[in-house]
Amino acid sequence: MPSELSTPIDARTLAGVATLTLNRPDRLNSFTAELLDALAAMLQEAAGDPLIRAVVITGAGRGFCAGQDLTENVSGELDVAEHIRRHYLPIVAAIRDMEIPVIAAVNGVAAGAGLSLALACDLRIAIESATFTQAFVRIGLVPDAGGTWFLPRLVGIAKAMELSLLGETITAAEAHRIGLVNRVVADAQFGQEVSALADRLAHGPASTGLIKRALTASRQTGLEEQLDIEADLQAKAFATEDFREGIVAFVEKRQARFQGR
Ligand code: T3D
Repeated sequence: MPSELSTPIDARTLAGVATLTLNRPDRLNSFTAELLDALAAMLQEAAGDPLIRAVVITGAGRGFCAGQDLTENVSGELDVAEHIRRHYLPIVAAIRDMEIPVIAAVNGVAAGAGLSLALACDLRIAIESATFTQAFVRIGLVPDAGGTWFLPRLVGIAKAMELSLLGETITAAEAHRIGLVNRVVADAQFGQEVSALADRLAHGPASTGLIKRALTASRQTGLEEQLDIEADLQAKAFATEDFREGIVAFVEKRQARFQGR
């Protein structure tokens, strides 16, 4: 993936990690159709690039993403269902389908569809000062872009109902307590911790993508089907060079050096 500096997304690739920075800081990186389409395209590009082994999505400035830009879709003529299907769904589908872990590095407020984006990612790491809000109800809307699907699966239906019906803002510490985010990091260490996490994933074994595939499948399968999927994916992992290296490293009592194949 070429390194490029562009608006509305700043995309950089370093040592197998593609970092996509939503870049509308004066609007808390709220989504325009242009930003959504650029994000979808960059995720597709990352998915097809064999050199990329982890993706980080973050925001420029003090916000992660404040959801839909509320000044863009004000016309009563807008076919909002079509807008959501065309501009939001490809992002959720791309994150789900790519066999590369996607980290939401939540550097500030995540609201509305911005929270949905974070929820759709595989891991969430938040800066201590970040806040989270299912803002939709505040403006008379319904959570979308996967917001009603991911949230109850992460925090349970009772908490998902509360957050969605009341639209209250929660802190990063509370988000961690209820299982909405995986890690919370002090503001001063945030960049370093995000890089360390992404680097660790980017240097993981080839089975990383297969693990994501298995867990993604588990959201919809019964036990019998899932056991079958695991067996097939294990056969793929078993055939990788990384598995052989893992065994040799174990026997030699050293850290494995994975190549991602
Ligand atoms: O149309 C469709 O396609 C339907 C799909 C909808 C999906 C959705 O995401 S609906 C939910 C949309 N998002 C929201 O309702 C959140 C709106 N924003 C806020 O409630 C607050 O801004 C925050 C709680 C996120 C942060 O508050 P605060 O006090 O830290 O910042 P602020 O002062 O409100 O915002 C800073 C600036 O960003 C401000 O502009 P200004 O006054 O400095 O010129 C504000 O207007 C702007 N901004 C924040 N969020 C949005 C936005 N501009 C456009 N759209 C936004 N969503």
